[in-house]
Amino acid sequence: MLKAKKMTSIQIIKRCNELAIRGLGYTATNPNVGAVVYNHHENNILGEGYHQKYGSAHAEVNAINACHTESFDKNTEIAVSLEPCNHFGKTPPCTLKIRNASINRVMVDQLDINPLMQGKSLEALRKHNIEVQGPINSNLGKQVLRPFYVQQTQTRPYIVIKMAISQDGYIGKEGQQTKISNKLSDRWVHRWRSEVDAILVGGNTLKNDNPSLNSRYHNIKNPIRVIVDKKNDLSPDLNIFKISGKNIIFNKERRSNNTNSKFITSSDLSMNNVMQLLYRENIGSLMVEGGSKTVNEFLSQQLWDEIRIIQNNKLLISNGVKAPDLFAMGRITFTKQLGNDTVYIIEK
Ligand code: AOF
Ligand code: ZN
Repeated sequence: MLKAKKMTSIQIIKRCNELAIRGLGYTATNPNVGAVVYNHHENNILGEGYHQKYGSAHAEVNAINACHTESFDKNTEIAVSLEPCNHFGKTPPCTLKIRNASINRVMVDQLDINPLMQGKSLEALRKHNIEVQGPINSNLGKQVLRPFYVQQTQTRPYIVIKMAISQDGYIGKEGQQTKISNKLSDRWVHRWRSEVDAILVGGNTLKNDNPSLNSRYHNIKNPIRVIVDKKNDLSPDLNIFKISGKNIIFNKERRSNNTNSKFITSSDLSMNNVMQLLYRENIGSLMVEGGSKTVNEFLSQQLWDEIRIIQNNKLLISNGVKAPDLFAMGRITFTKQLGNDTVYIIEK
């Protein structure tokens, strides 16, 4: 029989991070975390798990519960993309779960920036004679934890600005809905929508386009729709009030909540303050989908983490609403050709 090559630490950590991102869109202000239980001696994966939902079991617990624990021996190890937690939060400490499973070696990719942890869990494990390898600090692991880092350090959601632009840099004609992206790119956008907790558009876009703001092409989770209603004049006939899904609406005058809308009243409707209030609503990631006034407000206040551009390379609009100079905001970290459209991701 062909003998499989021994798994390297890097490969196991990569697997943990691949598992972690399966939870994208479901973990809110908790991090995406993945874990693998394996037997190094036998070169065998015994179980895998990831943090599937905010408030529910952590990755380590799901990975251990996926194993036949009677097969555990002194060579059983666990790898986690994030330092295991060591506190009683919504769930008991993962360090305790690891100890109770008699696992005596732990490999960790990233330290947890949460002030309760920050390496303290690794000390606690060592105190119980559990060998700890890491932090490995892989680049992929850092990338996966970026939203959590932003949430913990800035108490706001991770912000993705999305814009579709023509070849000559317009987002549309004045006051009228213009189709820019193709069907393939639309599917990408709908998948992105399912990977964030919420999606925000400005009042003008809402009135002009009357969008549904859901991820209807994929039949998966819909994001919460966030509207900043500065003029307090949203018509009850808008699609967002008629179709399923939840809305959070910020305004200056109190209106009563109903089954699909929560109204939050504040005298300060600056995006900075709205972001802080959204974080308190447990929104960990947000996609901003326009229009230009709203996007400019986010950009001018440096309130963004990623810009995702879909550029139609064939369409010329010539006059209309010019997009901000998005390519000047940072560096291109990803490109993908989808027919006539190109997807670009810009990071700072
Ligand atoms: C882990 N594994 O899969 C996750 C961790 O309120 P709780 O109990 O869900 O705890 C949330 C905190 O636990 C969160 O802020 C982060 O520090 C850590 N998340 N830790 O060991 C996991 N999701
Ligand atoms: Zn935990």
